[in-house]
Amino acid sequence: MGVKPSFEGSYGIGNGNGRALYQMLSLPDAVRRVADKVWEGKRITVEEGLLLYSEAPLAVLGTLANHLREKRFGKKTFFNRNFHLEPTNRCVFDCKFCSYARNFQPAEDAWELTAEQMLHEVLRRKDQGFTEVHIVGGVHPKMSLAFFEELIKNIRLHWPELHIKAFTAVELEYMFRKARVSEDEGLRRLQAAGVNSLPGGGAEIFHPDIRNQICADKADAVQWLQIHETAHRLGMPSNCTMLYGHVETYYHRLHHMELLRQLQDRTGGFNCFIPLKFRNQNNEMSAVAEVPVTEDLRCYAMARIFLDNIPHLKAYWPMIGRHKAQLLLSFGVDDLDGTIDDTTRIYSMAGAEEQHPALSTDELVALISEAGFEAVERDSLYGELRRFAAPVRPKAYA
Ligand code: V47
Ligand code: SF4
Repeated sequence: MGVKPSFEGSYGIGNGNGRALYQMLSLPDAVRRVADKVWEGKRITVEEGLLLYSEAPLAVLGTLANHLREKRFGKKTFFNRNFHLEPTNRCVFDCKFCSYARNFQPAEDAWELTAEQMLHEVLRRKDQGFTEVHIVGGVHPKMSLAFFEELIKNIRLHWPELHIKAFTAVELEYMFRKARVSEDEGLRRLQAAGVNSLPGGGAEIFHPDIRNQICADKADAVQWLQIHETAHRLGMPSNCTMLYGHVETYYHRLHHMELLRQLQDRTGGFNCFIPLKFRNQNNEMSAVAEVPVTEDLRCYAMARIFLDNIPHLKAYWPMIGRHKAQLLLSFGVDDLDGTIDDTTRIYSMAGAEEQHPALSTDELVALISEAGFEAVERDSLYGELRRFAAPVRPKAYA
């Protein structure tokens, strides 16, 4: 009987030996210097990021990203119990990548919920263990600031402890412009009504060369960033996203992340970063091929490496697929969003992996454990609510 190798002892992350994993590889000196900087926890520049992104082998990016992830969170993998409310898919904007929005022509697959229907949709989920509602949808001229203020007040009245994460900066910019109020006033009004935090959507790619090609008519980078900065100053945390894998380059991704990193240095208000993989079905960019899985892994690993001041990195599993999400846990990801039920349509219409995204808590915990990580149910601000048993590897591999 041979002695079982102790992975704790020989490769344990944090004891310095993990570095040996990439030091054994032959790397150009310049790449090695940047990798060492990352390993030591130092911030890298956009130029250094570009070098790693384009030159470092995937295994090196994975080792670095996992090292940073485990230094912060060990094996913990967070999820929460949330549901989505999508008020409408009618939208005044014309994003080329969007498979979900309908304009204002008659369409069988368009919907517009009334305030009563929305309240009903929320309240029918009461007492089922949910802690958060995520409200996001198309931008509809009739769904004004006053309309949503009223809706949020009603939700708050009937479900005081629910965390309300509502409205992308794109929805807010339009709502505030129509109501002729400043970002500060509009956000204060929504906060007073009961909005707790902002989701990260609408960021896409900030660089104007790309933004003008894929979503020219909605809030631009400056407006998106200003709304989040104002929210942070009012005590409302938020998330941030990046739509990757279409016509942008590595440079555009790093430029995007650099703007987020600078804002985070000023406010500290971002909880998590969510890379969203472009899906090409049923939209005007269908001719653009989707990137392979290796590019997904590189993108998430680089996000963990570059965004040294945003604590959490989320893989939104309904979009990326549950099996790839498991893989991403070893490439910097520490958050798998939540136990979403079957009501979200934004992604299924774009060709997401999961046509009917639904996972019970037990299934999500099993998914995380199988991948060798420790499931932790969190609240919306990453407070730990419940830890699950240590990871159990499938018997066949024990
Ligand atoms: O901004 C639209 C993306 C976003 C496609 O904050 C597409 O916790 C891929 O941001 N292929 C909205 N992506 C959703 C969003 C989000 C999702 C989950 C959690 C959180 C959070 C935020 O969806 C849009 C856009 O980037 N999107 N169409 C598409 N074809
Ligand atoms: Fe409208 Fe959002 Fe779709 Fe753009 S991505 S068209 S803003 S729903």
